[in-house]
Amino acid sequence: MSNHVLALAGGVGGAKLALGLSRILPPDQLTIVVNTGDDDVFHGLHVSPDLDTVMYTLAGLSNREQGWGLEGETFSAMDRLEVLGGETWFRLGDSDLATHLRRTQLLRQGFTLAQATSELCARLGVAVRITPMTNAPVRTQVETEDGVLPFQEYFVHRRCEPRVRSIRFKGAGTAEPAPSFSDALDRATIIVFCPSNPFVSIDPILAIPGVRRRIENAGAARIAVTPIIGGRAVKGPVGKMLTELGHDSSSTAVATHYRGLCDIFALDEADAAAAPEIEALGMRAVVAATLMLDDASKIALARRVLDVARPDAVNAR
Ligand code: FO1
Repeated sequence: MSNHVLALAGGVGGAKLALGLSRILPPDQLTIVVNTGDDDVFHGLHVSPDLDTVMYTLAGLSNREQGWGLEGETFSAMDRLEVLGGETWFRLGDSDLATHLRRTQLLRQGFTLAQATSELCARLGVAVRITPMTNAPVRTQVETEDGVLPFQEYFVHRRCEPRVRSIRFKGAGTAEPAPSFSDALDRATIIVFCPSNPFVSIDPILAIPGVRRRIENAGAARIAVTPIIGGRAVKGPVGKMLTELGHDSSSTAVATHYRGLCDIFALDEADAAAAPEIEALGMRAVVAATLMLDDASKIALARRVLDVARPDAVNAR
């Protein structure tokens, strides 16, 4: 059986490890499945933030400082929209708008989201397969102390401030995995849970009917990389969400969330002392340099992940 790596990813953290993997593996040996629970329609345009973060990162176009959007972006359209009385809290850059316009056109012509993504990737020179978790509309909703908020309303407009009570994925119950995701689940010899938010980036993927069971029963080596370093999120609200949902803000809490789904958990050097707690969950703990500040560290972490997850290294499970 030839090697195939299936990476499950959200936005920024997922995109960084995906870049590392894409620099090591031939394109036909890697599928990156991306959360679409963050998708929404703004000004009539279908926006897929996590798909675009991964796509722009692999195309070498991403705004590295910001994590999302395009490098060197301008916001004239948003400025003009503001003058005209439109809503501008979700900042769509002038060049980024072209992506959403084109995606929306393709969807209206009958392309599935996966087909539209392949077309955009091909145009941007991305050879690796990037696929949405599903072609169906799934929308993450955050139940907070201030009521139920659509994901981007919670994340961007309300800056993750309201306390989270629970998270749901509207539409997930009747969705199916995108065909390229399903195919990768069949073929995968290694499944990588990227260092993305487990609650709002990975859980929506696992909420697609059949996906959790197929990963639980997969013959592949399954490895998760922590999004927490030294008790704090590398980026985003995962630490805050962990505590608001009644857990510690720790790698061990993330590993506990992935119990039954992963064989190996990669935690950061800063948290090496937690390795025995993670092993007590029935996973192999691997201590790694998980902070990815430049391309060299992304590639080094990807190499480490592939090394420890080699099927022959975990066949004993
Ligand atoms: N994040 C922000 O914090 N503010 C924004 O105005 C914003 C706009 C935006 C536009 C297009 C896009 O693809 C992503 C955008 N993001 C923005 C990022 C996005 O909200 C989140 O990073 C993800 O949904 C979480 O992974």
